[in-house]
Amino acid sequence: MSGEEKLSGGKHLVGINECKVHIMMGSGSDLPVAKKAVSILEELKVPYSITIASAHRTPALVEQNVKGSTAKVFIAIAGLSAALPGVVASHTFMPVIGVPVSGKLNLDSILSIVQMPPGIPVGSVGLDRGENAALLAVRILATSEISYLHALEGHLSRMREKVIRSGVELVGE
Ligand code: C2R
Repeated sequence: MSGEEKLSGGKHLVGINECKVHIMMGSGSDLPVAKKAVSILEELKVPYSITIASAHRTPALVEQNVKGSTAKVFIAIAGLSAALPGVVASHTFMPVIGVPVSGKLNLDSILSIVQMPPGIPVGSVGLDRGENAALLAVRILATSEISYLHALEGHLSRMREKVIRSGVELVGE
C-alpha cells in the first residue's frame, strides 16, 4: 500500500469538533498505518477525525489540532524520532496511544514513544499496529459507553469466526 493513497473518506469521518477518536499522523507517508485504524473505527461506527501535523515541523498546528479537538482518545502515528505522541499528550489530559511506524531501524520510533519521561504518559501499541490502536481506543470509550462494548463484542466474534473458517478451509472439517 502506498503512502500516496488517499483515504476513502468514510461516512464516519467527522470534523475535530465532533470526533471521539482523533488520529494524528506525523506525515502523509504514515497513511498506510492510519488506514488500519480507520478501517476499525468505521467498522465499529466510531466518529473519528484524522489530521496530519508534525511536532518537529509544525508544532503550532499540533497544539491547535489537539486543543480544538473533542476527542476522548488520541492516536498519534509517527516514525523515526517520534516526538508526536508525547507532544500530543503534553497538550491534553485525554489518553494518547502512540503507534510507532516501521522504517530502516524500527527501534527508533518504538523507543521514542515508550521511553517517555515521568509525568507525561503515552501508551504504545506495536510497530505499524494501527488496528490495535483503534481497538484500544474503542475499549477506552467502552468504559463509559455500553454501545461500544457491544460493537467490540461483535468484532471479536467476527474475528473468531474468521479464524475458525480459515482452519476449516486449510485442514478440512
Ligand atoms: P516524511 O515521509 O514526511 O519524510 O516523514 C513521520 O511520522 C514519518 O513516519 C518521515 C517520518 O517522520 C515522522 N515524523 C515524526 C514527526 N514528524 C514527522 N516522527 C514528529 O513530530 O514526531
